[in-house]
Amino acid sequence: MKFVRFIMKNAALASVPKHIEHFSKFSPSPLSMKQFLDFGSINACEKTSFVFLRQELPVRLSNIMKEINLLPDRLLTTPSVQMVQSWYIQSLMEILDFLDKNPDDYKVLGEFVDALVTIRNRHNDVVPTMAQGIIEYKEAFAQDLVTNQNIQYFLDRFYLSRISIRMLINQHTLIFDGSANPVHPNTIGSIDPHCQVGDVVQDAFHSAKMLCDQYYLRSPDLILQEMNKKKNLPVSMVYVPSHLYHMLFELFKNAMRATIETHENSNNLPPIQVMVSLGGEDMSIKVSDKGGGVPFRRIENLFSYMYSTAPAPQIGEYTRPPLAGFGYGLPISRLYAKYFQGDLQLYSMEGHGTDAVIYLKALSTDSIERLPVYNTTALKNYKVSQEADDWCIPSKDTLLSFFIRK
Ligand code: W6P
Repeated sequence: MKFVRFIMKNAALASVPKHIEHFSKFSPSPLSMKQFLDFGSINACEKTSFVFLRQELPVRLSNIMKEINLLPDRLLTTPSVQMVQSWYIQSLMEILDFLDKNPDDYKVLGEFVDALVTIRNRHNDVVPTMAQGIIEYKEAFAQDLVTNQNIQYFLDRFYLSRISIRMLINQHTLIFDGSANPVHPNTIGSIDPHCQVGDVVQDAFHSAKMLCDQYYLRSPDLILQEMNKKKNLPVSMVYVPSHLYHMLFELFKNAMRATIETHENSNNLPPIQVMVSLGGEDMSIKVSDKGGGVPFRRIENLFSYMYSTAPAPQIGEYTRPPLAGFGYGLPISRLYAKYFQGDLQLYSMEGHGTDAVIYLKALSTDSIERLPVYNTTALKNYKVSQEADDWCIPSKDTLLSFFIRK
């Protein structure tokens, strides 16, 4: 029996590359907020969702697995990246198992929900595990500009793909988990059709403030203003509150830390000001601090996976403030914004402070998943080689460079 199972497993494993080839030929199908809501409405059909996901999940997994395979060998072969890759293969196989099952069998539908929960848990630690891979790679090889660009390109697409896959899994498991007792009665899966933006701002601020008080024994205040072009009401929109919370919490940690560290010797702290503004097309949130700002040259580094990946502190070693400024908080927050066609940008004035702005789509009809697709354009982006820059290197020694031949 054991032997038979062993052979079966390997037969399944051997056919994985064939399946990846097949499913990566399809483009992922981006869903709109409206489509997400329809899956969760009264006439929601678990069978329809199941039939969609058993095709769409392999498509999204296979598309990004093709890109994992394009990583430089030195990164692809690190134990961490191998581990992540094996999770993707395992999860793909588990979903493919459902391709020949009967969608009208309620037992099959139940098993599918269980499989999705198992898969979601398997991938919980993908971000720190990939980060470990980057650390291993950085320790062994010089970190040049081209490598940084390639890693940035891959991880932005990889993490965006992951956000989208987890969104699909969360919606299906939350809507069809069978318990008639949802945690949030007014949400559809993880989507709140009436997400009160100001409330999320206050929640995220409160959490960041607690961390800040714990670490620095003080914290700046919040001044929150709202502009609603449409009505004289608090700003509300169709959105995933947990995504919004994630972005705001990250911005507040950064803003608080900057504020405290630049006003170390002062008795009062300038407040963090937030403006929430709803227009016809955009819902924008500006978080302003007077934390001294960041030089323009360094802004890009704040979003760099390679420059912000530091080895985890050893036990007993000095540990970083729990507050902000390191890790993948900012780049991943920007991906949450981009996921539904928004963005996150920083405008800083060194010597003064920083404005961080989250741009989201005001209309649910404009909130459509933004998904990476594997094609020849993507392939080309992995083939960029180390060529000479087409801009001169600024030189302080003009006379000398005058004599340097190309
Ligand atoms: C800073 C650096 C930063 C990043 C993100 C958000 C706010 C701030 N403030 O000084």
